[in-house]
Amino acid sequence: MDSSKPAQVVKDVVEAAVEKVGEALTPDVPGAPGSAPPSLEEPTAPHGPLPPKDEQGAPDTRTPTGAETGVPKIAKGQQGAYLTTANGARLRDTDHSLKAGPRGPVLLQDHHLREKIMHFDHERIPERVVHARGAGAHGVFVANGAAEKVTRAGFLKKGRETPVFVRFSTVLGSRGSADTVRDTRGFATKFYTDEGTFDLVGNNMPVFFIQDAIKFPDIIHAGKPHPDREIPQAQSAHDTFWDFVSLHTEAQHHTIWNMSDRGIPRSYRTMEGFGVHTFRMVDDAGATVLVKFHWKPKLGVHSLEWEEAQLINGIDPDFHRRDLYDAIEAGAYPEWELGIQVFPDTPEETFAGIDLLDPTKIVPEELAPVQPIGTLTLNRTPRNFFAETEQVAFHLGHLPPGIDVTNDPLLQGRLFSYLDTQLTRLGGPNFTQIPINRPHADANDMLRDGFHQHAVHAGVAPYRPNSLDGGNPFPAGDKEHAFVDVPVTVAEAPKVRAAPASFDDHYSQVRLFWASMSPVEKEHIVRAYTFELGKCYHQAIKERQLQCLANIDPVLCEQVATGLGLPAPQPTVPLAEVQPSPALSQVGREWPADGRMVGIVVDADGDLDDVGEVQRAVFAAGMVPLLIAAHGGTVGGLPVQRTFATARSVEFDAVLLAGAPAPAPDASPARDAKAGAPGARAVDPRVSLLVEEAWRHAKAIGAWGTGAEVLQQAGVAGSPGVVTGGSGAEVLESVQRLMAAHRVWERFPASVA
Ligand code: HDE
Repeated sequence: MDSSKPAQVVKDVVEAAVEKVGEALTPDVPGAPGSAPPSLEEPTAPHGPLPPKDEQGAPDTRTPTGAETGVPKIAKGQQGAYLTTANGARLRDTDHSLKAGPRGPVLLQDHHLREKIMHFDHERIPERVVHARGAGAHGVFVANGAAEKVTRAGFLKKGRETPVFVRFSTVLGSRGSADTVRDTRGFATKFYTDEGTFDLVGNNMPVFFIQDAIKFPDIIHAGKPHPDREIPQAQSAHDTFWDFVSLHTEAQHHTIWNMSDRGIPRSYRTMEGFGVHTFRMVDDAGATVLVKFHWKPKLGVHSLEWEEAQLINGIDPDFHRRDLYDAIEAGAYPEWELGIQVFPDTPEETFAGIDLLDPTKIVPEELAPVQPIGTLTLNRTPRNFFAETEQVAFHLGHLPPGIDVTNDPLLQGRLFSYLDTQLTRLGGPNFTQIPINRPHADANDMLRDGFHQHAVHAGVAPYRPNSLDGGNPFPAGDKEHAFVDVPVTVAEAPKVRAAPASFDDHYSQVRLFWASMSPVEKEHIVRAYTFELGKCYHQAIKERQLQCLANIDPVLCEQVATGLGLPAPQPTVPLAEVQPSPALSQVGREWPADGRMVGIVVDADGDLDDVGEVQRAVFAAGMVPLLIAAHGGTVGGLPVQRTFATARSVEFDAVLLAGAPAPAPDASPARDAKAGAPGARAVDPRVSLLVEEAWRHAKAIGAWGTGAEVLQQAGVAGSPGVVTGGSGAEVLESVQRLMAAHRVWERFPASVA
């Protein structure tokens, strides 16, 4: 706290600023950058720091060795009113270098200049080689106790609450790439348990491209931009990717997941998560089971529409990040149930004939139900992106007692990789001491020194055995909750570079996935393959992938072949008889619409009576209403969040039309290309475009009063999911029902059965 100001003065300034928030902003519309609105004039009176935003959290304040410090979490990186050097000397000026006269050369002795530029020059660290683009949030995991019967892990005991940090990511793109590309998403969770940190480093798809870690550089090199031109960014629609997956056919299962709607999630909040590998759980008596982890989103699994995803990449490349932060800020805390599929730990390590060590296979939920073991709630956004989201370091080897690894060869390779990568990325071996990575259990290791050592270790004998530190620290046993390396028997076998024969089946589960999709989902898969292969340069690569599709399903193959203008080949392997797994489909049910965005078009000259009421009803339903009008400021006393110039349909999950605004003065292509070709129209053409796009993306649309005229101009009146009614309340009710099903897919009858 600033020592030269009486504490009361500082408090008054802060309180006044906080009070202003209430006056100046519509409090529930998320996205304000700070906790208090700025003044028009540059502030001149020094005062203490403003409070952080309400929804922000920060890493627990622990020592580098995991002990609680008692320092409140609110403590900030910068505390005082006066600018200082990194060593705390107050500075008079940060706008001018120290020079020999106002026009003279800069002096080498200017420490402030040197320090400021030196530090800036080193602000970047290497981005992650994969999963570089991501967003994170803090939260809590509450166990329901169902796992107690299979594991000794303390954090899974009934009612235990464990702080967590989750980072979601795309795989291929670089750190500044767009969010809504077609790709797999990372879903990595750090549980700060009191028996040691548990990292569950999963994806939003339950299978992986490869069966052996040694192929990871190959698949990633194939998916990343071409080495000569370094394009395309963050996508698989290019020759090297399809070259690899069509040759290395074990990748076909993961590839169909990527080509399905799972590759373009609506939100991180609407993704499932999977541990992918099979893990082993061990109870107090030493009994073991094999398990697969699943995250089930309370909001259901939902995706974008492909054109919508592409538009978003230009219009709001931070779409998923923003959605996550906005939802938390609006109080619509994302929730997932953690569940496990449990299998007997037999020597064969198979279940229903499925090899549990093969990460290209799932076990359908219909064969082994997912049993919920607890709930994750994300309720705080990071206070500082770099400190938390960028520096968080996950590792599969971070396991608490009660959970252990299996011999899945992909998992085994990852156990090496995740330690290794942090050395380069985080600059040394002490990355567990970075605040976001600090354990919440006492870390009593004998690891010493190294770059960026934050702990001041006491003791004289960092070795075992010793007598100089009284023998400390001692190995722990079961009573002291020591980690259990499950003593599984390793079968006697020759040392070989080989995979088990069961790993050779590359098609049956891909077929199972295809067969489990609804017609509309199949339609999307066909168009995704057709789009991606259509972007490839070489015919041979397209033909080779068509051969793979023929081995999955003749209808899929034929449809894609037609789009590519190529003949559909015959299968070269027998097509497996498969039992569809309805759990794999993401349509046909109803879910809550929390945190969804509803755009409300208003006409400043029209009837505004209903608008405030509808806005309140949208808030009350846990969604965020954004008012869209011809100009900024307020309309009928209500603050406008988007203008016809700044709004684009992709921001909204549903569009409501409370009026039919006439073309505004800027509705000309010279001012706004969205206005389209000149021509006489009754309604502002940007509003019709908004409605046409929302319609194309299968979103609910509702209109009342003169709003119905917009539907006529956009040519969508009377089609499924386009509702009208006598009042805003009535229309909102119907629109909410449509939103519960996510999209109005009935609008587009599918041609693939
Ligand atoms: Fe990763 N992976 N991976 N991976 N992975 C990384 O670790 C790697 C794999 C996953 O938000 C890296 O700290 C190898 C499967 C996520 O910080 C790196 C293999 C699954 C994240 C690495 C795999 C994943 C990573 C890059 C094959 C799903 C982001 C930076 C054996 C189950 C974590 C880092 C975050 C990150 C290597 C395969 C998920 C290089 C060698 C399978 C979610 O270590």
